[in-house]
This record gives sequence, C-alpha cells and structure tokens, in this order.
Amino acid sequence: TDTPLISSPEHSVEGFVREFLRELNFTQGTVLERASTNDTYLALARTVRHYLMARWMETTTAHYRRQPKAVAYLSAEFLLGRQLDNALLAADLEEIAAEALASLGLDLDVLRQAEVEPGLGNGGLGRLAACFIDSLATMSVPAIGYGIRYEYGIFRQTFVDGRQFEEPDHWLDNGSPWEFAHPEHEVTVSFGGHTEKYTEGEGEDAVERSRWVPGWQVLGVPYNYMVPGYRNGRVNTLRLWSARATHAFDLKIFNYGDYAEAVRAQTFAENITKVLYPEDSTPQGKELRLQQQYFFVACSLRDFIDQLLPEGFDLHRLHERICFQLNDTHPVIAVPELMRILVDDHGFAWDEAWEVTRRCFAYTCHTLLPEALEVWPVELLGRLLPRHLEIIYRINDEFLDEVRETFGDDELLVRRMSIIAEHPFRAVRMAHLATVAATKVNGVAELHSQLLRDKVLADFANLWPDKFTNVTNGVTPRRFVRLANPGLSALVTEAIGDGWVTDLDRLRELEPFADDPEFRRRFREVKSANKQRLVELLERRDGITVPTDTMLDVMVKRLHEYKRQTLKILHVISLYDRIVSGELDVDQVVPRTIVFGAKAAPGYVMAKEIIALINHVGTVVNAHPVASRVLHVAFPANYDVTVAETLVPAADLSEQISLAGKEASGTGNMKFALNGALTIGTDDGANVEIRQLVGDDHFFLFGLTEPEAAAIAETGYRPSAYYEENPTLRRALDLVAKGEFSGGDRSVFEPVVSNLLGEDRFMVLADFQSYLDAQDRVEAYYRDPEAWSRSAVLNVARSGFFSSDRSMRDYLDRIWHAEPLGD
Ligand code: 26Y
Repeated sequence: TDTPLISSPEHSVEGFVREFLRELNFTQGTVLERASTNDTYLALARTVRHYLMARWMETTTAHYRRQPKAVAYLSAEFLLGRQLDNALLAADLEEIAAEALASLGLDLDVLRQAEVEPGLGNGGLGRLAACFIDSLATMSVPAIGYGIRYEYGIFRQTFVDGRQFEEPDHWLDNGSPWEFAHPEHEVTVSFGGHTEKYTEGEGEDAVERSRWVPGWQVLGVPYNYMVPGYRNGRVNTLRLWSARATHAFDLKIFNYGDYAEAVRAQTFAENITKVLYPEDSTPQGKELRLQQQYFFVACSLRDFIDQLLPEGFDLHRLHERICFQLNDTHPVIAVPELMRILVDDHGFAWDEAWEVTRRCFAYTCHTLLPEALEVWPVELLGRLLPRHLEIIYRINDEFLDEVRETFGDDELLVRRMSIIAEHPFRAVRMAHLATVAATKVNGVAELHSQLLRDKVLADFANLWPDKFTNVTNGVTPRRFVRLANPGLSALVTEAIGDGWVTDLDRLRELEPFADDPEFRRRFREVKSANKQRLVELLERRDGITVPTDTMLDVMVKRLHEYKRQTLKILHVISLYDRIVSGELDVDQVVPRTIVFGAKAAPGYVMAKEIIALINHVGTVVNAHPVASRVLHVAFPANYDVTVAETLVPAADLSEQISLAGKEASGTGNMKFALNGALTIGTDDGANVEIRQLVGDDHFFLFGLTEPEAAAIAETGYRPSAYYEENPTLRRALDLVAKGEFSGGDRSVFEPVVSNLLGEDRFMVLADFQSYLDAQDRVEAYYRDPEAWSRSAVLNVARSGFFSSDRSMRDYLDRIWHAEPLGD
C-alpha cells in the first residue's frame, strides 16, 4: 500500500506566491504589510521546505521499505552553513522565488541575509561532515547523519582593542524553520551507577554476566533536518539530538516538595547539549564532553536499531545493513555501546557480539598531532559509564592476547599498543579503541594516511596492514562553487554545459579555455566582480574599508600554531619594514590586500596573542601613509561559513602554509583552487595532491618537506640560528620586539617573540626565507595578468578531483561497500 502523500506546491511563480502567503498568514500569523524581515524569512524558509517535503517522505519510505545497506555518519559536529540558498538550489527554485518575492515587493537577497547560520562545528572536521551528507544525498546513497543539536554553536568572535572576545551564539532565537522536533521518538540514555555480576541459567549452562545499574538518566529528543540532493528527487536526513530531563526524574523530586531542586535537575540534564566545545585539537578531559559524546551515540544506535530496522530484525546481520562511520574519535564510545546492546540487551555471547561489532564500524582520523588524540581518564569513564569501561577492558585483554600471539612477548610493544595508557594517569586511548574495532581506518589525504601508517599508528599497521586506507577529503561543489560563485558558474556552464555540478571531473573540459584570451578576460572580470562583492561585504558587515582590484591574499582557518599564521604576519611585517625603510620602492610593489579570518580556542593563550598581533600589525600598516599605498590588512571578526562563501571566490592567493606533516588535509585549500585562486603552500596535507594535479607551474611551493622537518626535529632545532643568520628575519622580529605594533610597549608581544626564538615548535623561522622567496615569485607572476589568469583557470580545470562526491565514491568502494539506491 502506498503512503498517501500530499503533492508538492506548484513549481511556478504563482504557485510560490500562493504558498508563501499561506505560510505568512497561517503559520507566521501576520500580513505582508506588517511582517518583519524575520517573519518574511521564516515564511519563505517554510515555503521552500514544502517543495522538498514530499521528496523527503518518499526517500525515507524507500529506505525503510527496501532496506538497502546504509551509511550512518556519526559526527559530534556538522558545520552546515545557511540552509535557504542550498534548499532553493536543490529544489531548482532560485529564479521562481526571486520573481515571486519581487512581485510582492520583497528582495530575496535581503531575506537570505536574515538567516543565522547553524554553526554546529569548529572548522574543517565539522564542515567536512556537512559536505559529505550533501554529496551522499546528491548521489542517492541511503545515508543518515547523526549528531548533536547544540543550543549554542561556535562562539561569536568580537575584537576589543584587537583582542578576541567570545559571545554566545544564540542561533535559535529567531526561530528554526529548518528543523522538525520529534519528542514522541525520545530515547532514554543512562549514565553513572554501577555494574553487578549475576549468573544466568543453572548448573552446566550457567553463565556469568554483568549488568549495568545506572545512576541517572536523560532523554534524547531527535530533531530532523532535510539534506536535499541536488535536483535528484532525494532528500536524506540529518538527525540531531537534544537533551531533556526525564519526566520520572523531576516527578520524584516534586514528590519531596522541592520545586527548585526539580528545576535544577532539569537544567542539569539539558546542559548536555547546551554548547559546542570551542576547542579543536587540544582535548581537555572534560566530563561534559564525554557526556555529550555518549549521549548522541547512545541515542543514534538506539534510533537506528529500533526505528530504522524492521521489527524483529536479526542483529547478527547488522553489518549487512549499516556502516557507522566514526568522524574522528569523538563518537568512538559507540563501540562499547554496541557491544553492551548486543551482549546485555540481546543476550549475545561475547564473541558473537564482537564479530558483528567489528564489522559495523569504520574510523576516520583527522590529525597527526599527538596532543590532539583523545584520551579519557579511567576514573572519569568508570564513574560515568561503568559498564562500558568493563567492556573496554575486555576488548583490550583480548586484543593484547592477539598482539602477544603475533609478535611474542614484547612488553614494550604491548604497552605502546594497549587501549589503556598507564602514564601520566590511567586512561582510555580512544584512537586505539577505534583502530582495534574498525573494519577500516582512513586518513584524509595521501600524505596523512601514509604518516598514520608509518608513524602515528605504525604498530597497528604492522598487525593489520589491510585495515589502513586513504580517502582524500573533498568539498561540495554545490555550495562552494555553484552557490558561492555564480559568476564563475555561469562562465563555466556557458563553456562546457552544467554537468560539472554533479560530475566535477568534467571541469577538465575547461583546460583548452585557459589558452583563450577572451575566456581569460571574462574570468578576470568575474574575479574582479567577486572582489567588489567582498569589499561591499566587509564595509557593510565590519565597517572595514579595503581597496578594490588589488591582489587578494587570503588566510582563513582556525588559529593554530601549526597552521602558522605567524609566518604570514611576519611576511607582512617584513614587507612593511622594507617599504618604510626605503629598501623596497613602494611604486614597484604589487598592491595587496591581505585578509585573515580565524577563531582561537578561548583557552588557547598563544593563539589569542597571535590574533592580537595580526590586528595590531594591521592597524599600523593600514595607517602608514606610504605602506598603505600598497598594503592593506583586513581581519573581519567571526569568520564563518557565510563569510567564506563571499571570500573564497574573490581570492587570488590561497595561503596553505602549515609545517609539513602537521595539517592532515585542509579543505579550504580545495575551495580556493576550485574558485581559481593560486596556492602558496607547503608540501603538506592535500596541498601535495593539489600541486600534483594543477602542476608545479601553477602552484607556489616552499618550505621544508616532512622528512626534512622530522630530521631537524631529531637532531635538535635551533630557531635562534635562523634569527642570527638572516637580517631580514631579524629586522622583522626586532620590530615586534621593540614595540612597533604595541605603541612602544615591548612587553605586549614578548611571549610571541620569545616563543619563536626559544622553541618555535612549528619551525616558522626555518621556513621564513623560503616563504619570502615564494612570495617574490607570486609577486612577479601577478604582474603578468595573462599568465596569472591562465594558471587560475587551470587550477579550476584540474581540481575536480576535490569534489566531496569523489570522496563519497571512495568511501563507498573502499570502506562502506554500499551503493546508491536506484529508482
Ligand atoms: C576532541 C576535540 C578537542 C576536538 C574537536 C574538534 C578535536 C578536533 C576537532 C576538529 C579537528 C579538525 O577540524 N581537524 C581537521 O579536519 C579536517 C577535515 O578532515 C582536515 O582537513 C584538517 O587538516 C584537520 O585539521
């Protein structure tokens, strides 16, 4: 029997107007002449939603009925960006909506800007998850994203006197038209308490079992979001969980007559999904973070097993229906949770449960920094999840037996590989747990995967060579080319047709156009219009005035020492110094606008100092009568996905300058190349693959290679040697040290300077000269607009590989062994 579905609103201007007014009047409860911008935006969002609704229900029903093998992407972060544009694009409603609104005297562009983006992620890892679910939907793959509905996403960054301050991101305040709450599908999640041993059966058949007697519980309420495929009639689901107090919990306390205490309990439970932790890569062993992780994972497994599988499904075959992809270690507690479900709730024997569990998970690692690998103190994990700790111990015992069997009694090796670390305190190494349990472990770029095999997880790669694989990251061309760069999209489509939007390799067909002067002229025209858009955005959003039509040199990413924003600012300082001292003739310098965008983790003191340094350098440079003729520094606060969408298409030069061997992949680098920026970069992460694809002549390479950096680190790195030997470097650093950018106060940036001279963990000083030389090559090349734009077009033509559609194909083939669902 077919589920009766109401038909979609009519795909026409009149149909759209009717639906929109109905929303405005009946749902928003207002009339056009009195509607606020927010009223209109909400009505518009719901109108667009209605066009996708039937497709969503059909997709869900098809998955349920046909039970294909599916993918569940488990991620603590989904950095979605604004929804309206993407939904309009997917539903092919951009023109209809613009016309319909115009006929009512409304401006679609104004309404677009009313949307507050859901910032439910920190940076690369969260944005990657958003790109992946977009690609899965567009490729008709049966997939669901599972994550956390943070009430407050990534903080809003402001600058006071050049220093970062953080404000809460109340993104839900004006209503949330894109989500569907389903309190009737709430799930109970347990925490704390203790475990008990008991005997099941009698005599010969008696088995010792353990059961969890939890101490407290919370409810998880699912919120569904549409994940529309690009014009393919599919809409997948992203399911984010929100914590609520259990009714029983408050009731008990109410019975004691303590109203205030009951309300406190409520707050306590709801704290779990209150806020996104703004740290990336330096995990603090925070109890609330572990609660978040277990909370969303427990909800998601329950949901998949109880709601998405047919009733009575034999869980021995679970791996035939699902692969749970673990986005870094954040959801790895899902491994013992599935074991607990199978053994404790479904009566599986241990070995039987392990057989299934091992086949249900795959793990993606996103880092190379040892301090970024999550560990949970045993004391904490045992207190919060006592049964899970027991299960982890048993997994570890059996795993270490296997290690001893394979390698003999090498106790050093056993200690290195153990899931449990003993020093400096007993702790669970989540990356080891993930690696032991997963069918496949992947890195996110070729170099990164190689370093995982050779260094970070070398012992594991020895034991299980076939477990390790690579899937190079990608980005969605829908959001980051088609939507963000309408000018380039139109130009490309005119040249090669519009198939590239879902088949990005077709950009190759642009290669001959790189040699067509007329095409290059139009490409430059698009770039310059994009710069104009950016200039207007900076003016409107930040009150920042920058010149138009200078070389736009952009470094946007989280602030981290390994990414080396300091190297970039030292370049700016050095240019400033050489211009002001007359060493460089200002009339010979190519005018540049340098744009930074970066948030620092609120507790990362050095990162915040670097932000202050950039801002202070910017103030001095921009105010200098001579330097400001050719140099401009802009650092708009609160860089986010929305800003990226205007910034990336405008860029000429993309800064990807991490110390080789530290950036797992990078994905900003891909967005820039696809929008026709040239990269200045180290031989790191996905830069390696970008350079291979676009060709050395169209990429500015500099710096140490990973083996060189490793060798220097081995023999002892002395940053001060570079300072002593290089007068250009010395002058730049001395300027900072003597207070040029801090009103003469030498103490302000002393910590930054002394860190560079004393430790410089990421070898900024070692790469300084090489970077400056590469910047000289950039400058010389930019003087030749024909050569530059030819290279830029070739960057576009040769970067199709970096579509997240290709990443998804690789995951499907190498890891998930699942397929798109045909009609
Ligand atoms: C545990 C907690 C502190 C934590 C939270 C967020 C740890 C890490 C993160 C985020 C990490 C991240 O964004 N990593 C980046 O992932 C991108 C996608 O794979 C890579 O391109 C990028 O190189 C890597 O730094």
